[in-house]
Amino acid sequence: MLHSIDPKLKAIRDKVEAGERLSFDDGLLMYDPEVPVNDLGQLANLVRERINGNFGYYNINTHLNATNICVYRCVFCAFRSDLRSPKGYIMSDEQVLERGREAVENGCTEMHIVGGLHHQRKFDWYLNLIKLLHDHFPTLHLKGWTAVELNWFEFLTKQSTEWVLRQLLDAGLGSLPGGGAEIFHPEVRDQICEHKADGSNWLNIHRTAHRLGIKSNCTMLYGHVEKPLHRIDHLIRLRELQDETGGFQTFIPLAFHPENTGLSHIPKPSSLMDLRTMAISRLMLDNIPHIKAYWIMLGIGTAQTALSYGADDLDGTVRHELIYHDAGATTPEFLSVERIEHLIREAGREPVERDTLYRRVLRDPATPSQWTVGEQVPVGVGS
Ligand code: V47
Repeated sequence: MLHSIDPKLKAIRDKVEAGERLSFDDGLLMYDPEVPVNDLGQLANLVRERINGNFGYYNINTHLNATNICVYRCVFCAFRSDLRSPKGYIMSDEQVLERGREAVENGCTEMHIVGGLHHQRKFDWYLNLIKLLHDHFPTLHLKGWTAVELNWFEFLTKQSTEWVLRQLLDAGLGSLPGGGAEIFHPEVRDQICEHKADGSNWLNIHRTAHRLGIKSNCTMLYGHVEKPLHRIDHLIRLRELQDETGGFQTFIPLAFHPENTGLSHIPKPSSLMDLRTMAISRLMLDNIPHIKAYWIMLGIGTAQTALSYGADDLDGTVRHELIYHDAGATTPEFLSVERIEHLIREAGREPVERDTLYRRVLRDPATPSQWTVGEQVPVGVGS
């Protein structure tokens, strides 16, 4: 039973309590600044506990951005570099392997691999990177290449999405990250990244991945030039694809960080807007099992609070994150397992280490860098 709630939310509360789907107009109403964030949090928490009980998930992971050189110039991105800029870099195979070694020594279960679309590298370079890592470190789950990169590989090879994905699967790819979604609506996409894969391309690539049995994540970049209607439109398009395929594991709302970007005049979203968006995401995406509060982007305090506003996952311990740190994030480079578990416990949740596919990870305290996977974590979606 919920505590008293703002009268404007009564119809939404009734639907949430009855497990009914929320509409586009419900979504818009929840972005009305007069609707109290705490009330949305209460509703989102109800859904979060229905789906994920009291669990608070995290994983032990690392990031690899093998190059920042990119043919695209997304106005929100502080990470990319021109080919001839002193900031530009590209990692050698040895450097990539060193990252793999470091990951395995530190007990990582996942490597998150994304980067720039290098002017002079062919698809083989991206493919070999996956193969190299998989051949040397077969236990490391490689969550790599966003739909935008996959779309670029199609352009480079003149082959279909399915062909590109099959090559990557054969090389050892495990799943797809959720980046590159930004905001699907063309009114916004045309202003912030008009050159790259559009909304339908992004969704079609994930549709194909799901059909091939590849799990993926999805994201939404908010807090720049978009309006609430664009955010709700974005969430509903993700929900529709999930109805069709069931292949999304996690949704990650990504708050825009303006520093060093072409939109540096726009203030960063407030913590309250972050929590509002977290709660609305949980409420609208009734068919996606997990909602991630990515602490690197939200800040540790807001991410911890988000565990009571719809989120059930803090992402990882994370090493070598660059995209947010280049855009002014002041969060640390890394959280220890002890710290992340403490944050989850302090929020009143039970910490569970998961692998990328949301199976429990089992470790012997005597050899913490070694691990095995246990059962799939229980999820209430669709049950
Ligand atoms: O696609 C880029 C965003 C994304 C900025 O799948 C920015 O588990 C804010 O997708 N301010 C990449 N956001 C990160 C991403 C991600 C992160 C964590 C986990 C997963 C997952 C995926 O970051 C980009 C873009 O939407 N981004 N620049 C910026 N200045």
